[in-house]
Amino acid sequence: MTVQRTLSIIKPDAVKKNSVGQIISRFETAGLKVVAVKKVYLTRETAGEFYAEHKERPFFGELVDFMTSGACYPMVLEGDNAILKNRELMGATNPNKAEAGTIRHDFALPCTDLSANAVHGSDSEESAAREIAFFFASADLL
Ligand code: FUP
Repeated sequence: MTVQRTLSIIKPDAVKKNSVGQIISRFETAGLKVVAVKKVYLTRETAGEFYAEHKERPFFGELVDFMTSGACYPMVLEGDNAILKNRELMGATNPNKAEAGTIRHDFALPCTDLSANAVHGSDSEESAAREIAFFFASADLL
C-alpha cells in the first residue's frame, strides 16, 4: 500500500454547473480524503505558470482563457495510490471519449472545448509535488 497525495482542480465549467459537492463525493466514495481545499480565481499569469509545460502547444491560449473564466477549487487528495486512482476517477482528457461513470463523462458533457473537462489531476509523483506546492503551503497540509 502506497499512500500518496495528489492535486485535483475542479475547473470553472464544473463550478458553474454547481457540481463541486458531487465531484468531491466521488473522491470520498473512492476512499480519497480531502486534505486541503480552497477557492481561487486564476490570473493569466498564474494559469500560464501552472500549465507551463503546454506553453508551446496550439491550445495554450484557449486553456488559459478557460482557466481564468471563473472560480476553480484546487484540492489535495490523499489515499492509497491517490495519483492513479484520481486519474481513473477522472477518465479520458477528452470527455467525449471518457467512459460512463467517470467524472469527465458524467460532469463535462456535452463538451466542445477540451479545456472544459471538469477536473485536472496530477499525472505523476513529480507533478503532484509541484502542483500541490503551487497552491498550498505546508502548514495547509497538516
Ligand atoms: P490531462 O492531464 O488529462 O488534464 O490532459 P493534458 O495535460 O494533456 O491537458 C491539459 C489541458 O489541456 C486539459 F484541460 C485539456 C487541454 N487540452 C486541450 O485543450 N487540447 C488538447 O489537444 C489537449 C489538451
